[in-house]
Amino acid sequence: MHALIVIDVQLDFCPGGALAVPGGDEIVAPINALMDAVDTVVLTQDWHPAGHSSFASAHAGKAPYELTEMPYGPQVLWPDHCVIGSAGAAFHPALNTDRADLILRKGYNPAIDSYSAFFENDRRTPTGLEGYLRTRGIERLTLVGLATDFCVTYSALDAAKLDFTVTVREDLCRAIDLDGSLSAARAGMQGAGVKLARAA
Ligand code: VGL
Ligand code: ZN
Repeated sequence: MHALIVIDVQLDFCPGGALAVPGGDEIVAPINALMDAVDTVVLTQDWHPAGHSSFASAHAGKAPYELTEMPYGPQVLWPDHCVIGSAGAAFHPALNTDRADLILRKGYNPAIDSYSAFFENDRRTPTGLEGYLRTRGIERLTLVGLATDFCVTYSALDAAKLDFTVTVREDLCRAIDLDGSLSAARAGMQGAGVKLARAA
């Protein structure tokens, strides 16, 4: 069984959004088309309470895109984004959400960010997605969405560690690319056995 995992295709990550990823909206139509080729579709949604600890605005003297130390390690601080129930937290309106068997929300714990669809950024607190996929007999995952070098990569690395067979369709992702984060992410995924693919 093969699942398509669509990471965070939300308005705040698209042009005009609070944490806009260049070209983020270009991937929506081809992601919809790929839904026909898989057994199941899972959508993830970044879903932060107001004042979330990953927001620079929650840290005196810090600006967006600076680093801070959290109890679980270094954390990039972001502009306020994907606040629970806000317009920016909604999926891109053209994304086919009807096809989703599961919509998984993450990042709702005020004290811990959650890039990965599998574990929060402490790398220990599970979201439940592993159990969902395993109990449904899903072994093969294709990952697409936003952003390549953060939530897509963290999800792909965790999935590979959990022994799923993982492909990232790079042409159906877009990156933030902070200080070389995209090349580091690609190297990390290749080293972990994640297949990086593009449409022919
Ligand atoms: C993401 C930064 C903060 C992502 C989410 O979806 O890649 N990036 N929250
Ligand atoms: Zn976030």
